[in-house]
Parts: sequence; structure tokens; C-alpha cells
Amino acid sequence: MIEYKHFDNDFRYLEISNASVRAKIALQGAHLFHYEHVGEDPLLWLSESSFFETGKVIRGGVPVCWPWFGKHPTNSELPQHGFARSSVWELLGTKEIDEHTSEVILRLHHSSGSLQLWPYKFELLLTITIGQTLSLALTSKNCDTQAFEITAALHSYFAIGNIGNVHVEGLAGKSYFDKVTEQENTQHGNVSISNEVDRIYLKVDYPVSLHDKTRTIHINALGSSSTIVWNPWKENCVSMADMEDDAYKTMLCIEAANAPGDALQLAPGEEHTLTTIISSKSTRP
Ligand code: TA6
Repeated sequence: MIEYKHFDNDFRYLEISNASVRAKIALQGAHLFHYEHVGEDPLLWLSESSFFETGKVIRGGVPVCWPWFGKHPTNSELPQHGFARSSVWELLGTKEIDEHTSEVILRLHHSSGSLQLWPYKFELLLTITIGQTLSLALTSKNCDTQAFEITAALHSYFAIGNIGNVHVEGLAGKSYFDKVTEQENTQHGNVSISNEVDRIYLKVDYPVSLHDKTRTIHINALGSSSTIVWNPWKENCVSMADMEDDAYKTMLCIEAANAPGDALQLAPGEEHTLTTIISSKSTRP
């Protein structure tokens, strides 16, 4: 079943439930902010103090960062991670594929507002397939008469038991840009987190796996060769209005991306799809 819902302030979202999963998608940002297998803990992390307000970004789930990832390369006054996550998308269609799988397709295209921030005509489609496996496929199409460059990320926040007990497998030997130290580095072994981590790994061979005490989450991707790993750690959480002070303990972002260093050029009429495919396996004895 797929239903339209809204919060008291009229902030609209879709609630999806089928035999296997429950999910919620805000129309603002085409933002999947809840996903859980029936009877299990949510797979995606959502901040207890997230905003659900027009124009404010939801903290958690899967924000769509587009058409630039991170700070705008030349104009620091433009919004971090682009405008797709704070724009209201149009619901293009929904489908019950089978009793365990639902599909939602959302669309964003250029408007007078977007052209002021980014001077190109585009169409963006996000197809979210909600089943035992979760997939998000973001198709960017150049509808302009000139080529443009984009960077993008499906900025997935994963829910974990405790940051001290998790590690990320699949990035060993990969080069990364460390945004905390602003240095290039190479990953040795698995990634464990014991302080602020904000890294862009390049030329990644998916899948990347997040091992927690009671489950392993596999993150696969297509049309992506970079992965971001982010945990803000304590001081940054304290300074953020939409994160509890200790929120860093229960979340980790692992993001399929076309990050700076892996930017895409799209010629007029050309399109590209960035997909992340997420599955999990319980490791409870
Ligand atoms: O993906 C990691 C990152 O780019 C970090 O640098 C951090 O700022 C994070 O995203 C969250 O950004 P936001 O704009 O949502 O606060």
C-alpha cells in the first residue's frame, strides 16, 4: 500500500508498506527518510531532532545531493550539496511490483528558481524500489543546448548499534581525499571510526560492506566510482541543530557518489544513472 500523508505543518510524504518492508519518502528532496524490514530495526538512520519543514533538509535517510556534491566549486553562497534535496519533487508514478516490492518514481526538472542557482535545463528522475533489497536509481538528463558537469551523491545514513563496534570492508587499498586533514591518503585494511571521518574514496569496486554486531549491510552501486564515508563525531554533532549530541554513535554515512574527482560531463540530450543497491543480513546467532 502506498499512501499520501503529511505532518501537522503540511509537510508531505508517502508511506509505503508491503509484506516485507515499511518506508517513508518526503516529496521535498524525494527524500527516503525511513526504511525497515518488518520486525527489524530501521536500516536507515534518522535524527531524533531532524527538521521536517519546507526548505530545511531532513537529517537522515537518503538525501539526494545534486547537481553538486559538497560546497559549490566556485560560489560558497550557493547551498551545500546542491538544490535537489530541498526542492519539492513531483510524484510521477507508483507500482506494487509484487507483494514484497513497491516502486516509487519522482521527478524534478528545471524551473525559474533552479535556473537562478544553476543555469541549465535538466530532468532528474529518482526510482526507489522498496523490497527486501532497497534500490535508488537517480537519472540525470541534460535537456539543455550546452554540456554541463555534475557531481552527485545518494547520501545514505545507516543506523548502527554503536560506532565503536562497526567496520567498513571493501575500501582497502583505495585512495581517498580526507576532508578533515585536506590530504590524499590510502586506506590500509578495513575502516574503523574513532574520531571525525569525512573521506571521498575514488575508483571504488563495490560492494562495500558495513559490519555491525548483529547485521551486515551491503552497499552496491552502478554508475558510481566514488564512495563517501562520513561520521561527524561529537563536536560537530554538538554544533548541529538537527543532531543530538551523541547521535554520531548510532549513524554512519556510506554514500554512492560521483564526487569531485569523479565528476560527470553530460552532453545535450545525454543521461546518466547513479544507482545504489542496499541489502542486509542478520548476523545474530
Ligand atoms: O558527505 C559528507 C558531507 O559532505 C560532510 O562534509 C558533512 O558536511 C555532511 O556531508 C553533511 O552535510 P550537510 O550539508 O547535510 O550538513
